[in-house]
Amino acid sequence: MRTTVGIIGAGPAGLLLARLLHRAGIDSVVLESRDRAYVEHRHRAGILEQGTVDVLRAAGAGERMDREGLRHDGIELRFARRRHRIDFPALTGGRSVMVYAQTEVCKDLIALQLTEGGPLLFEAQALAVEDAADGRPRIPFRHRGRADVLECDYAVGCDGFWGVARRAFPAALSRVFERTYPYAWLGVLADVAPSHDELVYARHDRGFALLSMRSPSVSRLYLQVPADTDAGRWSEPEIWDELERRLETDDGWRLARGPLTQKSVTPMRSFVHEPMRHGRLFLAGDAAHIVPPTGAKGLNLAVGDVVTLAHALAHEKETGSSDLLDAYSATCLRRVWQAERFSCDMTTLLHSAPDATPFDVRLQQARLERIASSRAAETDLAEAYTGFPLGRRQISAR
Ligand code: RFL
Ligand code: PHB
Repeated sequence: MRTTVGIIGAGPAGLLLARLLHRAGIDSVVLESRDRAYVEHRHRAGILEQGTVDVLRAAGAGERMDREGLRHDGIELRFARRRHRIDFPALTGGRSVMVYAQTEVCKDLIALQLTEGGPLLFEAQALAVEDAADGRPRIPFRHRGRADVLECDYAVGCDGFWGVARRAFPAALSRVFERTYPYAWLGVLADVAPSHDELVYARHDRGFALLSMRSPSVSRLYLQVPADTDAGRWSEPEIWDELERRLETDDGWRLARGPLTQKSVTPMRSFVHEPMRHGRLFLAGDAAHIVPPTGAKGLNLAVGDVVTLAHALAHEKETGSSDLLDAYSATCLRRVWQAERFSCDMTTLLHSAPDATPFDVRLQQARLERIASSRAAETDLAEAYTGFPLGRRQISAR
């Protein structure tokens, strides 16, 4: 097989990249190791920044999102049994976020790709990326048991944290920056209307809790748990009791319960691989960087990367200049490190570290009090949460 851009991975990064390239008249082939049902039902992110919403709309993939997504104008912080609302539009000049699940973004992009776009092969596992440094990249892969090779002008690793593309970088070039956290998230989906109309981020001595949602009738909830937790050890009543304890306030707020339909544990990690380009191989999304989910940034960063890359590839096609491709890694990494900073700050602001000293706990309370009492501190949080805008030219990426 031959194509212009060989894309490994059909998560949000790979699917959106294929869509943006198609709109720019650039051929691509997407290889995805899992089957379609798996990709469409893998529960992960739920919050889309304003810039991500704008990109999906501009890519012609926003129709169902605009019908079914929930626009949110704020979040609530809870600590010391009190609530503090952060009002996004008031603090950021009108920005907001959208609750629309990653599963739904992927379903919409897959449907578009299969009807209008280039080949998207499920159960096609890339085995390596070869010859990327000084020639046309080759991607050997196995598709439903048969060996094949994808030859391309550019290869893009959108294959997530555990993918193969990053391994094609020579050790002498790669630099990895990493932090692991001594806790994880136990996440559940529940068939019950959300108990609050906006997301609630709660700091509690027993650990962090998050109330989120997928629709007006489905809640998504998370609990901080020790890093090595087995989700099976937590019974349904134990999960609800613990959520209630951590989310409770003094003003009579109540948590509604309902049947749990999904339960899993997510490790917490900060990770950046530099650079994001080696010759004709590019990394995008989780393949290059991971943030802990507290800042709701992972999917949004993946979108930022592929918008930047699609724009650079279109620019090269139109003008013959590789300037933007040459700047790709540095351009993305500036945004990535801002998201790393924010995600790490939100995580340490809201979680109870097992080794925290009484001094650390007082500092954490002081940081929360500062946000609750200073418009400047609130604005800093609101700007980062709603996302730093992408350039207009990048969004239209055509
Ligand atoms: P993905 O989604 O991991 O997709 C990678 C794809 O590559 C495939 N693959 C291969 N295909 C072919 N050959 C190979 N050798 C391959 N190896 C792997 C995989 O099967 C997969 O389909 O990466 P991508 O596209 O970069 O997208 C990143 C996002 O998925 C991720 O950052 C977010 O889910 C993170 N995240 C959140 N991000 C947000 O922006 N907002 C949120 O609210 C948010 N909440 C979350 C999250 C992640 C979570 N978990 C479970 C990690 C909440 C959670 C609990
Ligand atoms: C989610 O709804 O899954 C979600 C929301 C906000 C986060 C992380 C996850 O910070």
